Amino acid sequence: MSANDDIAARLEEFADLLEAQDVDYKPRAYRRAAENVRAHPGDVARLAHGGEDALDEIEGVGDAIASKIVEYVETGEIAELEDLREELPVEMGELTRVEGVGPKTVGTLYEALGITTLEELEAAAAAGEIQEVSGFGAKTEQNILENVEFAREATERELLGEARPRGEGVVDYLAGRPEVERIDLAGSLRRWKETIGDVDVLVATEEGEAVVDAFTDWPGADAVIEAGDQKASVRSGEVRVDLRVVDPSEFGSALQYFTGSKDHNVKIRNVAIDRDLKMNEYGVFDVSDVEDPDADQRAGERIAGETEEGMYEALDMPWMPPELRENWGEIEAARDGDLPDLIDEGDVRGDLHVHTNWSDGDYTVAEMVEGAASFGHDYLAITDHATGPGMVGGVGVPDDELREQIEEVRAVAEEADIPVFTGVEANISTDGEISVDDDVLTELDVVVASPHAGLDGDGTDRLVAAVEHPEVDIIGHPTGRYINQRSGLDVDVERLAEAAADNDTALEINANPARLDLGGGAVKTAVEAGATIAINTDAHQPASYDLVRYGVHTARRGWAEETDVLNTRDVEGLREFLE
Ligand code: DGT
Ligand code: CA
Ligand code: CA
Ligand code: ZN
Repeated sequence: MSANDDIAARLEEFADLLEAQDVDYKPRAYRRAAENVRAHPGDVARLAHGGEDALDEIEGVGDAIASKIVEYVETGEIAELEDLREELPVEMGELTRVEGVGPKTVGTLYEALGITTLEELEAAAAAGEIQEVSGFGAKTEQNILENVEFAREATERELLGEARPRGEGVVDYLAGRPEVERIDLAGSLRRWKETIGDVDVLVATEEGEAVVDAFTDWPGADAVIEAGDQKASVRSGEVRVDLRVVDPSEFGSALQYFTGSKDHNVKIRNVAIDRDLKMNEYGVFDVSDVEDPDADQRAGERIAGETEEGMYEALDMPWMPPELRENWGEIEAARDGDLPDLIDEGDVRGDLHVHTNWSDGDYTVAEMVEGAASFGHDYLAITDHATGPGMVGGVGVPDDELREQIEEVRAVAEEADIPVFTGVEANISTDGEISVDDDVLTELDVVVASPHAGLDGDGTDRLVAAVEHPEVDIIGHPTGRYINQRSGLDVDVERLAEAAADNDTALEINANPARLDLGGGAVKTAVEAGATIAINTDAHQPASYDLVRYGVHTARRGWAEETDVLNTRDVEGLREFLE
């Protein structure tokens, strides 16, 4: 956390605690000040050493707030904030993470029921105490109960996009060491699950202690949680990283075991048992002549374990990509020879959902196009936000300006190394209306339509209506979820996908790791129903093009093949779909 973030966090806490006590106006002033402190290009703490007047240059920081910043910088505390904390000793951050629970609700529930933690909130809701509080009803109580679970997971699991670079970082760091014979990620990170409980790293070596020592010295580690001969754990940011060290002869079996998922492993172990085999982290063993196969983990004749391929082969199955190992039917498919031929990272040829500084992006059309070309894409569609439901603060581009943008995009395309498609990201209203005039839509090459408002309840009808609109090509981030923050629309994916297949409308996997929308399970349903998938990054800057890999691996979790995905097509194939 930078010093500015640190100060901003205090001001935000101030705002929450004041709001919880029903104070008017002030909370908003504190929030506004916090936002400006956070965004301030210079070091606000340094500025504060010059006294209150020096803080004048930060918008929204008046005398009262300035004096609190100075107090904090000089003493490490704000007396008034300490008082507020004492008056309202609640886990504010944890409680307000529950959808529908804001600081005011926290204040009311503390007054009425003494609720200070997530646990207490859940217990009170389960006991029916909340609906007795004035201003709350049975429905609110039910919502709280449902959302608590979500909030709890959010405090425990990290985004794939947060954990993956750390896991890859530690693998790169260890892979260069002479003692390390083999190394791989395992667990949910190897399966590219959208959230990660902890990062698992597996190493084959004869010299475990040296590897453990190197691991605890990894510069990415902020703290060592534990360290033994064969395993160790460190904390990197908010992420826990577990290292396990095994003998090279057992690397394949350990990798298979620690990759999981647990459900996959349980199922496949039963397949082994049916064949008089035993499968565990040490290998596959023929136990047909063994009296008590469970007496010793390594009992029986070992027939596999050095490689992961060998583990599956011992059960007459092909090796299967980690993304499939969720017990979603992959073991049956493997036995029947029906495993999908999954899409690969290199198969995606272009991005069909990106933003520029015409809406909320940071870069020009030309810069986004150049970035796509140097990333290696064969084509790009520019799809800025339209005005309409969910687009607040003048972000969206009005219809007449979209017409002007078409001219600019065509001019850039003339000079560009790759074909560039005109487009828009239109908004889908709660009634399924598209927020851009049909006359403009017909002029555009690529129409993405996305839900941005009213993101609760069932969204199937409105999404199906958008799918059926003749000018819509792609439904963007269909549920509108933000992982760990809001669950988004409930969607009957099968019905949506059937409509999408009938209308030649693609369903997006938004590759932004905060969204991954559709997620793996929904993709599987959509692909089975015959829908076409589009994998887009929603990039607001060229540096985001490489997020596409999160989309590709999510597609793989959904059993998608290259031919299921729209933007694996060459430019002619794409044009055909768009027409
Ligand atoms: P996570 O960390 O919660 O995102 O999920 P995983 O899948 O990485 O789970 P983790 O880290 O607890 O364990 C890594 C793998 O080890 C897991 O995917 C399967 C295997 N494993 C761990 N505990 C058990 C178990 O009790 N039974 C079985 N069959 N496998 C286990
Ligand atoms: Ca894990
Ligand atoms: Ca683990
Ligand atoms: Zn959007």
